Amino acid sequence: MNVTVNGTADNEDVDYFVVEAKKGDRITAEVEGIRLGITLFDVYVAIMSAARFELSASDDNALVWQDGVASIIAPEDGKYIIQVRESSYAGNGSCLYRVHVGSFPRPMGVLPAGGRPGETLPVKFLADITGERVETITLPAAAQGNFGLFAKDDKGIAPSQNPFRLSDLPNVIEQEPNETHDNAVKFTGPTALNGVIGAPGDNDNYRFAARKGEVYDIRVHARSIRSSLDPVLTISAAGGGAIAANDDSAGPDSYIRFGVPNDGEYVINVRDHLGNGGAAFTYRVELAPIKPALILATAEFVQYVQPTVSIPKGNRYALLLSAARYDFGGPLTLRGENLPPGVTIETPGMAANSTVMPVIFHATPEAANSGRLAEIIGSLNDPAQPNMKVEGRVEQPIVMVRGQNQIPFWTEHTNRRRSS
Ligand SMILES: [Ca+2]
Ligand SMILES: [Ca+2]
Ligand SMILES: [Ca+2]
Ligand SMILES: [Ca+2]
Repeated sequence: MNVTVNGTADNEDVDYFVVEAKKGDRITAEVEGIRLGITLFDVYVAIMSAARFELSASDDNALVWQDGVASIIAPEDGKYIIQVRESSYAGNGSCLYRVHVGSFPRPMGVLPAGGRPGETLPVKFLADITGERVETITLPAAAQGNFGLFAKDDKGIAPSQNPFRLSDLPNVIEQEPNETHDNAVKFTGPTALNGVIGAPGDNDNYRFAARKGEVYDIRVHARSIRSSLDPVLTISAAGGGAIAANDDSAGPDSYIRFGVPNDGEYVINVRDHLGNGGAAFTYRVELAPIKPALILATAEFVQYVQPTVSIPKGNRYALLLSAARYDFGGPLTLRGENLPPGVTIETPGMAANSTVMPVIFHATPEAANSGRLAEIIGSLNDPAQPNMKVEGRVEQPIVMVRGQNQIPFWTEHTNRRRSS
């Protein structure tokens, strides 16, 4: 117990590991396959009794993608068998896995699933095999991508995180019952609504006042925070019928840009697409005014090969950057940050009607060999919009595993960190 086993799921291969446990012990086996980013691989994990009866099995789970988590409370003292294999026995020598086996907590969701940077707040870890547990958490001072909480208790620490959003929106937590417009949870202004579709058929209503002409982006985070929920979002006039609805605009998650038609009260409803529910069906609806955004990206030189920048000493290197402007327009300027010593960038800037621009990196003949996680930052530079501030950075998704037809299957988004 409480070890990580490294193995390979070969073709027609099944691996077994035996642990000893006492009656009442929690045994969890969480396996990492696709998440190791090595190859396209669908791993399966199960916990069996000594007599080979399957007690818990997991092929895929929203929290861990197509990896698996099996969990039991040992029904008696004795040996328990962990089984790991490729889900259709079709592995190969590249199908490396790591299976974490132990008595650690493995909650499948958190409530709320987000908070403000720097805030201290109680968080409920949900859907562990032993139930739920509340812990007081202090969040990092600054927003960061890929943030999550690692559940801990006196038995250990979860091997992977529960995703947790950092945003400046104040939290509202649902109160049941909230199935009607009359008992809907009331809130005001930009808010994050946090709840759980806690049982099959559950649906949650939130009610707020808005004025004609206001425009909100309303985004349901569910799969994006690795919840089991496939959300459906509906907006109604309070006491009236639906005005707008969305199922899957953001992957399985839902998104609506809501232009308020009249002064009045409105109701936001969240439910599961198939009417399913359970403790792992958490969600977080972020309702905020529209915010302009700029995202820069690099174009591929060679198909399926991610561009990197190598600048010869005393020479230069050109990169094409593309810009996506959201909810604003205008010309952009670019600057480099954290470039290696002796490196400068040269760019004409991007005209208002242009979305691609070259950036030339120069290195002086004296520049030392070095490398950096440098940043290229774009900003709106428009004398006609002096009060509008928009800044954006290059986002380069890292494709770890490609599937059929080279389609990205597993992609990582990392934060750049300053190397010095
Ligand atoms: Ca699987
Ligand atoms: Ca609920
Ligand atoms: Ca409800
Ligand atoms: Ca959906």
